[in-house]
Amino acid sequence: MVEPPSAPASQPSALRGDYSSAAPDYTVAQRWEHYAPDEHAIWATLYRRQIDLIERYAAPEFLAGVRALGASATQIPRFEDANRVLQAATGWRIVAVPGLIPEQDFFDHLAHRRFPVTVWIRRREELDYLVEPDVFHDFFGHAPLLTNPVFARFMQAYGQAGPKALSTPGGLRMLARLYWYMVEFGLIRTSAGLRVYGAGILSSKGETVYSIESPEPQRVAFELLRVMRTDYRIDDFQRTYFVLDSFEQLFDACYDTDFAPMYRQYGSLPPISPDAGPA
Ligand code: HBI
Ligand code: FE
Repeated sequence: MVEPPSAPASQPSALRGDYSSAAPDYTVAQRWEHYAPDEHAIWATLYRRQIDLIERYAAPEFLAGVRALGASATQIPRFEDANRVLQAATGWRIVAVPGLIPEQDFFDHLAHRRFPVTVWIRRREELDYLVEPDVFHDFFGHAPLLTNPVFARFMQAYGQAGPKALSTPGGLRMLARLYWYMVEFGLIRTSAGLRVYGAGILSSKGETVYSIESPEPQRVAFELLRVMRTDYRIDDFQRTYFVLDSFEQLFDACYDTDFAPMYRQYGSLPPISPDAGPA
């Protein structure tokens, strides 16, 4: 579990990254040559402990993406290498950012098939827990599924939904829950059983196992309105995971859907507790 619900948009200076050389759209150069040997070693540690686990737990589409990207096991990836693969697969590309960026800019990147990836990597003392996303979470967790045409198209539609959410009271909170549960913490049913595709889970050793094996959390069939009304926790493993039947199901529920009526009806009501039982 690695990231807060939303960027503290008003003061990026409180965040860990260096925003001083960022462009107006918050992009920076990756400056791959500037990573220190120990930073590559931290990548290698994180990569090694996830790569075997995900064979057992990740969705086949995620594993196909990992293989297609062919990221190094021992070095922080060069975004330009991944971009050749992404461009050919779905037209997406990675852009380097200093860390969390304001929602409006984040949405705009997604709407144009650009995925913001944080350039810095966590310290060794933080292998298991991090408040802000780093390059391991952003790249290892998010880049693989951007090779999947259906998921990639959903991500673009998500970004396109941003402006209306920002201009409707309660809208941003509801749209952010869709990202949280369906992009960061999503599970999917496969013929071989339940699998993980969410980036927040698959970049975490503990939650990868917990989300599938533990009897504690609820696993609730995906329902758009329920997802958008359900609160979440950022400081512990999730109490509720939502489960897709397929990425088409997510895409169909969201593509060309006007969320504004939902924002208006539910945006100022109290959220559903993540501990609430089945609807
Ligand atoms: N910025 N770099 C970065 N990564 C995110 O995941 C991110 C962000 N800014 C805003 C944001 N996420 C969320 O507010 C939206 O998903 C709702
Ligand atoms: Fe993320």
